[in-house]
Amino acid sequence: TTIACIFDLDGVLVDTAVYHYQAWKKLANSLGFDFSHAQNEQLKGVNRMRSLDKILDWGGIVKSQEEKEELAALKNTWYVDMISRMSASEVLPGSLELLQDLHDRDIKIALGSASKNSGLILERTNLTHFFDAIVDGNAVTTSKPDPEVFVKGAELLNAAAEDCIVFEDASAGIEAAIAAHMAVVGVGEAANLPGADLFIKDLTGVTVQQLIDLVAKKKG
Ligand code: G16
Ligand code: MG
Repeated sequence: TTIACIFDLDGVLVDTAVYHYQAWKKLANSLGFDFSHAQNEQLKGVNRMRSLDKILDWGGIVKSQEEKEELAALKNTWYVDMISRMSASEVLPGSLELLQDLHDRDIKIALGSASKNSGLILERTNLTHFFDAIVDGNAVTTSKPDPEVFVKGAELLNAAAEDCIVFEDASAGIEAAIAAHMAVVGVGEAANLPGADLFIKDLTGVTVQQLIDLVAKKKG
């Protein structure tokens, strides 16, 4: 069995949610309301403009399209400031080992992220060289749960959907992988990841054989 792997970025390979949280909180506070960790959870895998829409909604604030573009840009300057200081030590447990193992076995690897900042994050954390294809927020027109980001990843890897395994930490991403007809590994709390084929806390101890078996079993 040939497999191909598509990794989400935030929450799977690195934890940038903490930086998104700080930047969104600063923006919300500047508009006169607060922003909680629970709310931040709901923004995982959701693209920048859709995240802003939700936040303004929670704050009960209406803004014009032009103002929204400015607010999103402002949040992004704060966020980019923080991720510019990231280092390889922020790669989540097990990620490096799994990427290396896949790479050593010539298994194709793609990124499937909603972030428009994935290039900078991968560079700061020394992960860029593992990827045969990068599909991120700059390359798609729709946001997860739409399957576009994963479908494009498979295309660029020349892989059939049924041979692909997606690694996701957000329910919108799990939905997107299912809609793309791919196997999906839920990373994090199982309760937040309905529909995944396999649940893991993090990438520690995941074996390539386990992934090959998962795809084979799914194919039946
Ligand atoms: C990530 C985060 C989301 C964030 C999105 C867009 O997605 O999980 O919270 O809103 O990227 O990020 P940016 O503002 O950098 O374009 P993923 O798909 O990597 O989990
Ligand atoms: Mg994610």
